Amino acid sequence: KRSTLSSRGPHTFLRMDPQVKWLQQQEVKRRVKRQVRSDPQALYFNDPIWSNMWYMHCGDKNSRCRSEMNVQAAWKKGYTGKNVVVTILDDGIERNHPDLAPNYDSYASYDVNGNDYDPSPRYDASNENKHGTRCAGEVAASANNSYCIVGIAYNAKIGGIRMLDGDVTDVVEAKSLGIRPNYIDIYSASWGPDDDGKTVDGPGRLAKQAFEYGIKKGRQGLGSIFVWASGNGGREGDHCSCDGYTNSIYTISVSSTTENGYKPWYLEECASTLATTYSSGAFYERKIVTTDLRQRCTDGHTGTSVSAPMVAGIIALALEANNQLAWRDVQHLLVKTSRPAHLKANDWKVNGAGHKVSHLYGFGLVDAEALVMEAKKWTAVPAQHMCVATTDKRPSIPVVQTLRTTTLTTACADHSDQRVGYLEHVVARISISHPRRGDLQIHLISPSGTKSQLLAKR
Ligand SMILES: *[C@@H]1O[C@H](CO)[C@@H](O)[C@H](O)[C@H]1NC(C)=O
Ligand SMILES: [Ca+2]
Ligand SMILES: [Ca+2]
Repeated sequence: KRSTLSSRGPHTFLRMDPQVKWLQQQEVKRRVKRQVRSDPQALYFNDPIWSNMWYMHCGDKNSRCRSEMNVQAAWKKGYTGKNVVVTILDDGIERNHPDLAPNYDSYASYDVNGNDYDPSPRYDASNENKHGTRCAGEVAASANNSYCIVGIAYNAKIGGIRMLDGDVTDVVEAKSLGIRPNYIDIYSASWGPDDDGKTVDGPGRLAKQAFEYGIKKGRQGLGSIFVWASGNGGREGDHCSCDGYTNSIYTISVSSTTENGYKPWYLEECASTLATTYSSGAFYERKIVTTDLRQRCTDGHTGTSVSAPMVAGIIALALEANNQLAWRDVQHLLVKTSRPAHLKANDWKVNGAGHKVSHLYGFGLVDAEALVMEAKKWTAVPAQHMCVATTDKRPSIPVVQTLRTTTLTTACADHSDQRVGYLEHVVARISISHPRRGDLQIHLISPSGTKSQLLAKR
């Protein structure tokens, strides 16, 4: 308000006092708190949903996800997936979605269900076949096109193999896993056997051959990269080691954590999980935003389905940094650079190689920046060497109540030509006859004492 009463009188009166040296009427000034609203280093994209991609902004002061996957940092180093080809094995891909079309690659696509070259999804009232399109956007949605989101590898090429919208057979899986292995670098699969807590299933003879061909001959001999979602059967008490796809040494099996670093209700535990990304959680925790069917955007993508494409995108950044990485190099890099961060689990322990590891999260949250930096200076691992040891130990008593049977082996530590320098993968082939296989638990204990659970009660 502009005062109608002059204060000149009182001022003059005060000034006349010999003890007053100086006087000034105090006015209220406008001052603003210097609180950080968002990371000033954050990149600006004009895509409308960019700011809702909370898992890309964990560095912000007020963010609930405190640990970064450091995707922006990898972009700032110049890696965005250029010249890398990723394909999504799923129920199709909406290839003319405005956020997918610029990076869509028909050469990395196929329709196994329809036996033609167009992997477009079949549309129905319930949008049943939205899954592949959602996964594809996470990897390679276009950046800065004023539309929807920003893909993790927004300059990578993205294809889709339509193979889940029909009967899935061994032939269908094998064909899908083996499409253009010299052209496609990364295959992302967010599906598997029933997560019902009782199924034990895995690749059949042909799918097994497709994996083996892929890792030996794919990418001109460097090996195809197969990324797999670890499964959503947590509530059913499912254990991902009963899934022969996530359990395979040829796949990179990925788990999920919530924005607060909690174990999501759908998480399946097992020893074959390699790494983790953010995904959905409880109803009050945020979900993932991505491209959706009918040229739309969704903020409701959930489960470990989210995590496989995220890691596929992050590996695409690493392959741009170093296109000579072999399939095993990529696994070593993930082991080395993933971090437990603030992910909550009661089984974190340090293994013989000095890495923290958990049955919930593998080696922890992926770190895109660390991955590309390590990829750049990585020295290829030596050729794979296999040691095979057999034992035909049979407990003399049948398993009635609780029976512990231990098998010791030194077969790979002796001085034969089987000797193992350092251990990378273990495949245990165990036959047990028991009337209730759900009661069986199997553990593997390493020479340095790391206890891995190969099978849990279901
Ligand atoms: C996106 O485009 C805007 C102009 O619309 C530009 O200022 C900005 O730097 C671009 N962002 C990136 C990350 O390239
Ligand atoms: Ca976009
Ligand atoms: Ca499962």
